[in-house]
Amino acid sequence: MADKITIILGTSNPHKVFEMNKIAKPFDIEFIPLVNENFNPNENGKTFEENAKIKALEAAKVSNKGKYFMADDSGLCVDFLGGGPGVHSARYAETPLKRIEKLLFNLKFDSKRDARFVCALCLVDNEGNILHTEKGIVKGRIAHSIKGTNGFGYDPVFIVDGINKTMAELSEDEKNTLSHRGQALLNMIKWIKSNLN
Ligand code: ITT
Repeated sequence: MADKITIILGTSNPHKVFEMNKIAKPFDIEFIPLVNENFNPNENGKTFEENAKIKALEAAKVSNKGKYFMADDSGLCVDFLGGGPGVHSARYAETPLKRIEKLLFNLKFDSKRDARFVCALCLVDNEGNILHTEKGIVKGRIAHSIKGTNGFGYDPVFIVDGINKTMAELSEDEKNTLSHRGQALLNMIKWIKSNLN
């Protein structure tokens, strides 16, 4: 049996770590969050891909241990808001609830609520080489009010296409099967399993 692969995750979002480990465990891959006070990536990229790369490379740079490093940059893109909040999803307002309230307020007079969650993943090694990138998208629309208590972030107002439930009404496994992060990570895992040992 192949050894377990450990990957350091450049993130300060514990929800990402939890979701990713739930998906990766059956494949003998473990994500460990980077705990390092010097990890302060400058997320000034214009795309999710750019920011995932910035975070993964910063994690590799500041860590004094580990061989592989990964980062997730993700967010919610709403058609009516020209793709916003997009890469600014985490900074759209001060708290998760305020971010949802601001989103609902900004869509108040609009019936076109099409949206998508996007996740970019970037895997690098400890020498700063980019090994692989992946991207996942899930389409849906923004609800008129909060529904469901699972997940995090904008999940309670994101109605998944074809399901008619918000992401926060889905179980952990249901979300992981169809989410932007779940899709991107499963493809990343396939690449890892055939390319790293
Ligand atoms: P790190 O940069 O430290 O990884 P972060 O939360 O700041 O953590 P991002 O910059 O990638 O991460 O912003 C992602 C934001 O997009 C996140 O804080 C949520 O508001 C939203 N988001 C991303 N994935 C989501 C999901 O699965 N469900 C709900 N909201 C999500």
